[in-house]
Amino acid sequence: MDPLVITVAAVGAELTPEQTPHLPVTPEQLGETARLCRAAGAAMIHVHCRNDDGTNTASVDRFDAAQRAIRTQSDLIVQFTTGGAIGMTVAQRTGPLRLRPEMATLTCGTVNFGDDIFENSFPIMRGILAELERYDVKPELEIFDAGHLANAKRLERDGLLAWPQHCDFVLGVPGGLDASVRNLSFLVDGLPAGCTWSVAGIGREQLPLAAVAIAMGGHVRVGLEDNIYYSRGRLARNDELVARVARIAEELGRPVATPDQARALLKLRTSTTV
Ligand code: KMH
Ligand code: ZN
Repeated sequence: MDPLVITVAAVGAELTPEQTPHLPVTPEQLGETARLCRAAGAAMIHVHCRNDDGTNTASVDRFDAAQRAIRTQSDLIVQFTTGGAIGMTVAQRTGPLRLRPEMATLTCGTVNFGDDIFENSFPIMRGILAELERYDVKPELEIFDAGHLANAKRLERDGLLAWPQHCDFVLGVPGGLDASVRNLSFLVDGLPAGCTWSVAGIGREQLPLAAVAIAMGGHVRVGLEDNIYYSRGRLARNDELVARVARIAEELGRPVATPDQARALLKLRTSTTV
């Protein structure tokens, strides 16, 4: 099996500093998180940005400062969100792509998101894809629901995507596909040949789905964006969540990928071996 790529989704857009003291808010805190998570076994960091007061921001300057801080403190693959927060425009969601991160997300369809709607119509997806292409940023296809994979296949038929791609199954969002092993294997079975995949289980499903993905040969995303607890009632730090996945992988005989190994596996433009 390929080495395991561990992504840390360290921030998210919805979490507030009142919910956990471990949320990285400033670029400096993101840099420190990157350093700790790299030491714990992460190869990639999924980035949202906050203002100093903890509110979500699409500021290109803030993403620039965050990317610089992460790169100063680590060699992690930097993956920007283009999902942003509910209600953001395509221009806001894609603005930071001009900084040319190595990767960025592309959510492949609209989904209920708690009481909100996370809108990703075909025009929105096409708008994001155009900006990804313009800045030569490799997408990670975010699949929250069964129909999202079908949407990605339609984008491919329309000539807007080429297989294989790297897909991240985000399972357990209230309004999306449930976080179950059955749903995960259904999605993996539907992937076009050659795709790589990871799973991001929400809440208490983060850990069991991570263990399943390690055994299946997939990759894993953990972090506070998806789950703030280490165990019942005990708040987690991002690096602790990464370290636990790395330990489980080691016990299961699966080596953990360095960022450069992950670059080669995911065929990033920054890889020296592709
Ligand atoms: N904050 C969610 C509405 C992504 O980063 O690409 C969307 C999200 C997905 O977090
Ligand atoms: Zn995100």
